[in-house]
Amino acid sequence: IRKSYHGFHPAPWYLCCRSLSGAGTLRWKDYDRPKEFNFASDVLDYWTQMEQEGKRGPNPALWWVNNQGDEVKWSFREMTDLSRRAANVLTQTCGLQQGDRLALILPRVPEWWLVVIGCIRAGIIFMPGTTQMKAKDILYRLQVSKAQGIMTTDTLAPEVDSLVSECPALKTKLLVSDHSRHGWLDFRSLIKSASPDHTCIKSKTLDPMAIFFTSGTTGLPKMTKHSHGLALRSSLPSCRKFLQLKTSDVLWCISDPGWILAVLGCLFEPWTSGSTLFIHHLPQFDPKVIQQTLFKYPITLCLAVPAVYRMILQQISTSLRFPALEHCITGGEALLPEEQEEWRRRTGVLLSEIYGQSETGISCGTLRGMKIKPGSMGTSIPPFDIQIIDEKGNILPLNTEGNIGIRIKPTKPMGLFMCYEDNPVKTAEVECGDFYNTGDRATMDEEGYIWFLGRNDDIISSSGYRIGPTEVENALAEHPAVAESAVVGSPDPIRKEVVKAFIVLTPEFLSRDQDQLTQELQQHVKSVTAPYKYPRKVEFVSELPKTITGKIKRSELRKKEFGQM
Ligand code: BCO
Repeated sequence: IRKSYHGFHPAPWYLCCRSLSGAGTLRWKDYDRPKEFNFASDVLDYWTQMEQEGKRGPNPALWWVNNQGDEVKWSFREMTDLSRRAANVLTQTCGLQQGDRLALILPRVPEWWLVVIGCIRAGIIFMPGTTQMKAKDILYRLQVSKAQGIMTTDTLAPEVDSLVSECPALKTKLLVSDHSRHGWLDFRSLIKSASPDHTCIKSKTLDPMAIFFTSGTTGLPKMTKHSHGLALRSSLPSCRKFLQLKTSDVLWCISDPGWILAVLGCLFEPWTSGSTLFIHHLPQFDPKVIQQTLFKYPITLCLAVPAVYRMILQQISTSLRFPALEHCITGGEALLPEEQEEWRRRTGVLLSEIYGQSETGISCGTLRGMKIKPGSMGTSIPPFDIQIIDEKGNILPLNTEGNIGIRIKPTKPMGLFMCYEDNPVKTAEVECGDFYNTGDRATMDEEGYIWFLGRNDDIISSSGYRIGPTEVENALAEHPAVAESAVVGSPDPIRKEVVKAFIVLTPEFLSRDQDQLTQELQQHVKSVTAPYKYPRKVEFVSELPKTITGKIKRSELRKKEFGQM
């Protein structure tokens, strides 16, 4: 069934041809630092021109589906047209200007792509966020960023309305919905009537483009600011070798649009190569739907966190052959060598690993065609120079455990974050000699392959999310049953780690049924903060291990969980 989506009519779709490649955009070399770059005008409009000149096949730029049989297929020409309209809505109707900030809290709907490109055209800094956020998370983000605009759907609009009086900088609220809502601008109607004429700004490569919020160990999420260089990096030859995408490829990156992985895997990577970007709405994650989708559509590459591949493997007892799938990529958390091998054996497709953070984008990986060393995250992708360093920034000998460092002196490489916005102290803290210290531990072998070992702080890595323990502890503290708590990672066969809370109860709750209380506390955390952070394991204790100064020793609890004590 092929339907139009909210009045946008699908472009014709023919069979793919494999003869064309995206070599035309290869204008830059790995260490080039062009003064000006804008993904919309330099990349998207380039492919629009290629389409017009008949130099790109007829496959769509964006191919979106949902479980109801709706489908959207937009060519690069349509993307250019619609994103110019989006830029006009943002600037003319909403009054946003270059350098203003827009919080973008949308599920996987086609409008997300229009708005991100619209922002890039207009120089508006977009700040993606997951739709799992609750009012408190949104309030914090709006206040700390002084965002002038927010765009979301019906689900979160009431939460935004409840806090808007506390956000004096906020001047525009955009709704993506089939219904109108008082006080909100209706994006779907506005884009239809907006003009398709828009002149893209001439952005400097080092002008700010996006802000991603990242979890901290001790405090609230930090604002990781990226320049247009993040998008330029996808055009550099070494980065292009990573996926080796062709215009005939169809890439599906299963990441929530709130994360940097989606901005790279669902936008910059495929479109730099003129490939088709495939999106499934997936309002709820279901491994069965993933399997069916890989069978039904001609997806050639799939990028997802390890937990997704694990969940698919868990569902199937025999071999699986997805008709078009050629290559799989994973990142966001560590992958076991056995899992990598199991995926290859059962599907016949290689699964290669990448590594990155909100601060770095994709920093290293096993490039397509490169030898896979099971359990390794591959090698640095230039212009990043990764070394294993000690606490002072000295490079450690091969095969020695240390921190993963990315060289920033004498020159910060293209694509690395600019700074933690408004937080010079944290920015300085992660600078370590000539390197940015990722805080992740690893070793490097003779061939430059990097082997991940873990974090050097309390951040919990679960299903590809990085969760700050303090955020969960703060959420628990709001419940009357919790006298104090300590949150750490605990091993899990599917999610690698899950959040575990050690809780000291207040006297009134000591006699309560512990299973019931566990569920109540889990629901409570899900209701006050993004649900992915909720403690999947809870243990009630009479006291928490502390230092003589009264600081909770999370490391002791973590070691206990991992059987190291
Ligand atoms: O476990 P439960 O079922 O009880 O609860 C789940 C959800 O059902 C629930 N939930 C989700 N949305 C909700 C909600 N509840 C209320 N309101 C909502 N709006 O909350 C729990 C959420 O946990 P989850 O998201 O971990 O669970 P799920 O659904 O099993 O999904 C599994 C994954 C693997 C799809 C998911 O964990 C995921 O998407 N992980 C990937 C995250 C990611 O993309 N990370 C990349 C970060 S960027 C990076 O690493 C840099 C690389 C360059």
